[in-house]
Amino acid sequence: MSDVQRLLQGKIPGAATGIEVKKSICAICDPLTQCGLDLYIQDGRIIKVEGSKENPYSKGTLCSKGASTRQYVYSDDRIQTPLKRVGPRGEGKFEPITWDEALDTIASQLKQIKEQAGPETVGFFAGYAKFFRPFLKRLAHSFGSPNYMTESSSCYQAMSMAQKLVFGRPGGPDIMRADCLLVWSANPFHANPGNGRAIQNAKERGMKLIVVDPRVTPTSALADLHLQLRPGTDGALALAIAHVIIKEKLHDQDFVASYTYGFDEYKEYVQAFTPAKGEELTGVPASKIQEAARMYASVKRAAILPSASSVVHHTNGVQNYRAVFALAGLTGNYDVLGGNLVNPPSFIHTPGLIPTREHDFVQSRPWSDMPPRIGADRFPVWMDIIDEEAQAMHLPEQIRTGSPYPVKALLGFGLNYRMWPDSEGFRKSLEMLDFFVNVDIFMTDTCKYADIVLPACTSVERSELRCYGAGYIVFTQPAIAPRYQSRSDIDIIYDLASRLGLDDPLFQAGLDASIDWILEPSGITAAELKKHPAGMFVPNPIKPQERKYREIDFATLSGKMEFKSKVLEKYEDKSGHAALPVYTPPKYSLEATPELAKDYPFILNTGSRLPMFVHTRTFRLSWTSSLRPNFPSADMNPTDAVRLGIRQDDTIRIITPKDAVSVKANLTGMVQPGVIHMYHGHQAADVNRLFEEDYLDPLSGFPGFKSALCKVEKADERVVL
Ligand SMILES: Nc1nc2c(c(=O)[nH]1)N[C@H]1C(S)=C(S)[C@@H](COP(=O)(O)OP(=O)(O)OC[C@H]3O[C@@H](n4cnc5c(=O)[nH]c(N)nc54)[C@H](O)[C@@H]3O)O[C@H]1N2
Ligand SMILES: Nc1nc2c(c(=O)[nH]1)N[C@H]1C(S)=C(S)[C@@H](COP(=O)(O)OP(=O)(O)OC[C@H]3O[C@@H](n4cnc5c(=O)[nH]c(N)nc54)[C@H](O)[C@@H]3O)O[C@H]1N2
Ligand SMILES: [Mo]
Repeated sequence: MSDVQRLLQGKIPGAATGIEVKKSICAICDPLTQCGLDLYIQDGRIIKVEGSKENPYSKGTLCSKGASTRQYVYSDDRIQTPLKRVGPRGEGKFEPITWDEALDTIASQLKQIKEQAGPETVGFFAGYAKFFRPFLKRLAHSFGSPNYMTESSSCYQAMSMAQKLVFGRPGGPDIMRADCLLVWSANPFHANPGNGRAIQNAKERGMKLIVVDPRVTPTSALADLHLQLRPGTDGALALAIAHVIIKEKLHDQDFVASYTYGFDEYKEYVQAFTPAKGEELTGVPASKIQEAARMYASVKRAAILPSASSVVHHTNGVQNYRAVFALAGLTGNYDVLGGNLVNPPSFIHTPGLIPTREHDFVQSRPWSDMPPRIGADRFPVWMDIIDEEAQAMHLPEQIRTGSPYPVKALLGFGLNYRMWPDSEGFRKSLEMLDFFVNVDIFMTDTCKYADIVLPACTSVERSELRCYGAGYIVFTQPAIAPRYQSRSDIDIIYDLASRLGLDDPLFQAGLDASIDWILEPSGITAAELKKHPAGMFVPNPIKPQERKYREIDFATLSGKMEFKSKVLEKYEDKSGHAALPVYTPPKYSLEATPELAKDYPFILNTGSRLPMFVHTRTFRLSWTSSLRPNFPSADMNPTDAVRLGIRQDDTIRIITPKDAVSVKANLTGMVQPGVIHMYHGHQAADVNRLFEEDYLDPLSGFPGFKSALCKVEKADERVVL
């Protein structure tokens, strides 16, 4: 073998082999901060993928999904050209068209609908993908529509709402400096490896770890204390912990006296939540409740790591999380180093400590100059508290009923109807639209309902701006040319802005100029960032500061931290939203609906993250799916399985009053008896069919994905999955 052959075999970069290493980031999953990629490129094709050591978040590591980048990029399911539907909706018959024809058709349809029915009848939607969102929101508002919507109608915003109701400004856990971390429902070892590493490092220096999770997970396995509650009982547990803290005078009396509103009524309310009552309501032993209260409240600095989804995927989710976040106020751990520190978002929700003008960029027209957002009547607290977007969970109903005004067209970027509860119902609503465009990387079932489908490219084929903590920022450049005719979502948005004739100077000036405008307060430009392909630290990061509330009031109506919400006081009579973080069991539960629970005795908890899958994205890759054979499956405790005569990998039916799905049984002690856990989004067994469209938290509109009632039957052996 010649030297060059050997170098080629080793995929060694250099002039001899023609192999070049280019920097990019992986956006296969999108927890805001992204892992850095070193892509080995030969003749314009990626031949090898490694993690970038420079990336401060991933530090050279990649998970199974990032390691599968080549399978993702070179998948046969990629959409190759713009497509026009030629068959009935859903059938999947399309004809290729040119980009010019596609964009002209979209622009002329949207303009016509705007003229005839008003700009608000056009919805703009982003699925889980995040990098283009600021630009899509600006497009919607510059067009005149208040209906910019995202997947955050079922993710993040309700957690944020709970924090905003308590503190005004949300605070994130300062894991690096915490003496105790209360992980309230997250499992970062599967869902956010960067946080997993941070927890492991902090444990090594002696940080105490409490994990509140109904399942046994890699995170709970590391914990000093695991509180294994019944799903959806988080509020009761938090109130019982508060009971112990107050009773044992472990709370921060100075903070409570000077900076809080409603403490006396809250104190009175938690009286009833004795540890014994807590045990009865949650299943967590009273002694562990006491131990957790002491562990969290007696250290100097304690932080809470919340989840963007699990606690708020319940019909009582926001109230439950208010009770949890109240603990940070009670113990004076809000906005302190090592506690829940407030760092303003830099770009796309990331508290990067980088000063930007994102808010002014995205809100190109004030809400007051536009008609009410979708969901405004039904979720008024959302409209009071959530500044970013409309509540998309109301979209299927508003399309169907035309009330309070019709929705005629949707411009979707990665819209996936299986994200919603009653996914079948939403699929049918999509058929009622006058005009539907979907932009996606892959041909999905949702795309089959669109009039026009556009091919998006992946992160390695485009430019995107990402901010990381500690003032690190990346503006990637395409590492390979976009495959086929695919394009970056941002380019599509800018082209549409131009064809829609929007009088918007930043859209006219282009992406680099827009980025310069957004980053102006940080003193860096797109040109400067391009010189640092793996990213750079900004010259003037914002210094983290604690206890800012001493100078500026809390952004609540009282100007204080609120044990009792003044916003909710407004709605107490009208909508029955309690102003205290009152605990009520999930809408469908043994406690609330005992009759229903007789026929449907299991709690159905859906969507706990698996390390190799991201929603619907990586089922199609053989590398990732090989890590989870016999999928789709549902997890059940072996004691339940034995009782029902179910063995590992048997086909079972999961049945709710709404519908049923068939899956394989996966027997595991990770889950409690009486609870069935199932992953969401799979084409062959879409668990979201089992939820009613209006099974929502009345405060946030978030679906109760983690507490429906179901029954389980062993399926007829002839059912083939
Ligand atoms: N039952 C149940 N349902 C849930 C959840 C649950 O826990 N249980 N979780 C909820 C939560 S928290 C979330 S965040 C949502 C996520 O739900 P979705 O938004 O549906 O998530 P994905 O399937 O990741 O992405 C949707 C589409 O975006 C496409 N896509 C990927 N990257 C890009 C891109 O760069 N550009 C474009 N245009 N398209 C792209 C993908 O191919 C996919 O078809 O699901 C929610 N639904
Ligand atoms: N690999 C992978 N990573 C992902 C994603 C993915 O699809 N795949 N999705 C991303 C997205 S969109 C999100 S929102 C995040 C979610 O990130 P996480 O919230 O960290 O992950 P989950 O597994 O959804 O939920 C965490 C834990 O909540 C527990 N849980 C379920 N119900 C309850 C409850 O009622 N109370 C309490 N206290 N705990 C409960 C589950 O058992 C689970 O172990 O992950 C992100 N990261
Ligand atoms: Mo999410």
